[in-house]
Amino acid sequence: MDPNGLSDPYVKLQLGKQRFKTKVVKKNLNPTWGEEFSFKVEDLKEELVICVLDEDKYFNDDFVGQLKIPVSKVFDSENKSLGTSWYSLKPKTKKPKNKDCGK
Ligand SMILES: [Ca+2]
Ligand SMILES: [Ca+2]
Repeated sequence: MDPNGLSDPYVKLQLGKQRFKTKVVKKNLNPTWGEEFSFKVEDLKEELVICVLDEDKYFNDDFVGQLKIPVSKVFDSENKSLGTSWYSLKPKTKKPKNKDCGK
């Protein structure tokens, strides 16, 4: 998402009104954050919105891709955990575009 072919990715997480943000991994297309966040769940109909952005110093940060995980999915799963797995990031628009947003 940057002219140098790299990105400075960070993740915004939101559940209801609770928001968290990871640190920025500079100039990296394969970032690992290794951070943990806790959310208080009040409604099983809520979704955790995971949004990946590229930090830019002089412009608005670029949107990279996002993912929504229904809280109910976690509660319905074994051991109440989704474990570790890869998820495809999706573009913000609902139009069917084959844009690769990473995983
Ligand atoms: Ca950028
Ligand atoms: Ca950047």
